[in-house]
Amino acid sequence: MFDAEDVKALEKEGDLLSQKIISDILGENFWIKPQQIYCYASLDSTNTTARTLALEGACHGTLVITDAQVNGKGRLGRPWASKAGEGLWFSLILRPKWSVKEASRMSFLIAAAVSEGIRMSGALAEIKWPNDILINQKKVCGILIEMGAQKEQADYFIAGIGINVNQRREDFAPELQDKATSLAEASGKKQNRLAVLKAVLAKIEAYLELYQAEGFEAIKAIWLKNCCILEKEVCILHKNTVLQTGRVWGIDDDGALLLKTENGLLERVLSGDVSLRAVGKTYI
Ligand code: BT5
Repeated sequence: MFDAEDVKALEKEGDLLSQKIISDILGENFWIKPQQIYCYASLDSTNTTARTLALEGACHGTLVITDAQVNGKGRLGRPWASKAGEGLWFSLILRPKWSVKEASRMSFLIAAAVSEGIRMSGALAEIKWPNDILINQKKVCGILIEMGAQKEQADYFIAGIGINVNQRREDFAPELQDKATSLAEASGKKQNRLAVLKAVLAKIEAYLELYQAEGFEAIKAIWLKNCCILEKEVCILHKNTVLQTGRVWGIDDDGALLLKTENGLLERVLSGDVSLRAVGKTYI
């Protein structure tokens, strides 16, 4: 559950996003310091602004957050709906000393952290490979990781995170109403965006440290604990075309999905969208 002191302070502040309110709520001992917080009323995409800042040398733990995005980005050029007042749309610049070989693990670390952070609100957030966060099988959060590298070394990661917090069903566009949800819809009551933000950011710091201390196995264990497709029959789609079907076995050290196919082989899947395979071979 969220920290009682935070909740009291948040009730006073309301649900507004500003640099001052965010830094007050995070507190002076938090890993993200006030001067590392860039807060806007509206942006094209927090990932785009964060990338510009990263290229200008912004440090580890720089947070770019906005109330609304005009051009929120999903993967593969897909749009991300990000209206004002409804959610958390933010990007974090991270500069861990990781090799390019380790880079694919970042999306698993972030998904593990976001799912655990959201669970502090009381909602059972689950992960669908590679890094969608679902509640009641509907998407509550999307994650878009981008990276810049120099030779074999990762230079920066941009962890773009979009969490639906206070939308009602009718606030989503008709095509999203059956597949998207928000923390408010799942819990039946309005949620404070800042409490969710702090919980998620704290988990990200904790898991970066956990990775440093214990390696990917520790992150993988949390990811697998929260994963909702383990041992399920799924199909892998690319642009709505079915590429592979099989039973989910786990993930390997590169974050590839391990699928047990009908002929008993274990196959690695590196990219695509997962869809649960329903009876009668229709896909949801
Ligand atoms: C994602 O892409 O899920 C990654 C979304 C990342 C968004 C954050 S917000 C802060 C940062 N700045 C950005 O510009 N982006 C990041 P993908 O797996 O491709 O999912 C996109 C699909 O999700 C769309 O095609 C819609 O079907 C659906 N969708 C769009 N908006 C949604 C929303 N608000 N809630 C749930 N589903 C949504």
